[in-house]
Amino acid sequence: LTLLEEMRSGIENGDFFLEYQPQYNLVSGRIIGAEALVRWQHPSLGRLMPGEFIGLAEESGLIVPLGRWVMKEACRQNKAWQDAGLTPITIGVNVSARQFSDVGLVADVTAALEESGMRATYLELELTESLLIQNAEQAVELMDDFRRIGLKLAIDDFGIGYSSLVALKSFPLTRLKIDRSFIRDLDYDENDRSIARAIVSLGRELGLCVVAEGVETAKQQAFLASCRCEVVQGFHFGRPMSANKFGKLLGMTL
Ligand code: G
Ligand code: G
Ligand code: MN
Ligand code: NA
Repeated sequence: LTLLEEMRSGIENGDFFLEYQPQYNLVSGRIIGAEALVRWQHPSLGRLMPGEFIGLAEESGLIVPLGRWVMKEACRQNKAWQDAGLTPITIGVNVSARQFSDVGLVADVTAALEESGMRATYLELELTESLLIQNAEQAVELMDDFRRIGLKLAIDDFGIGYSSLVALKSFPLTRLKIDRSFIRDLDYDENDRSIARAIVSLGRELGLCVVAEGVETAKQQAFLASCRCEVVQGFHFGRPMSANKFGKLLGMTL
């Protein structure tokens, strides 16, 4: 079997699973969200990371059924945490260009919400600049539809595309996720500190919730707090982890 054939059957057989990386509010110190990240428990190759299969899923179109499963599972799990009495959080799901241009996306999202019973406000779609710019007009319409349903919309990897400011100007976003390349060298790069500070103010001015990704040190955290960055995500706070582990973490911070 080719990897592609295995992926097709893997989706049907339940060989994929999600890990969750916590997002913390910097002021309250509480978990306010999680990013869902897909993994593949391959029958013979073991556990594969997105870098090893998302490209193939996108080229082949299998990202559409895989993304549909991710959406359903993320909503189901988040609703289960809520039903267990844990603090409600927002669950972020990555969306590829191929999924975004698929005519069935709204139906898939709606189905995931209905089947899980989770309110739309607890689901966030993470969209990249390049995805949005590729088909800007259609993207605005689709995003307006999602906002009407009540979803949150994040621009992911912000700052590394060629049209960051146009994206902020044109699209109905709720969140801005600063790409981790701007966070990595904060402890010793004065220019990066200026850029990060400016992105946080820009986002705040626009009324967006600003999330810093890839926070790995206490020093980075302190700097971001001094910039009044609202939310942080990164290895310093927690790596992507199993649903079971994440549920326990959420329980401890009730
Ligand atoms: O999980 P990891 O930390 O290796 O994620 C790498 C990248 O893979 C993420 O930044 C994201 O862009 C992509 N990715 C992870 N999970 C998903 C998913 O469920 N759907 C899509 N389309 N991309 C994902
Ligand atoms: O933005 P994107 O969806 O590409 O980001 C998710 C990816 O970032 C995942 O692969 C996740 O494992 C990775 N990631 C999360 N936190 C950190 C971090 O603190 N440092 C680094 N290097 N990668 C991180
Ligand atoms: Mn992401
Ligand atoms: Na990102």
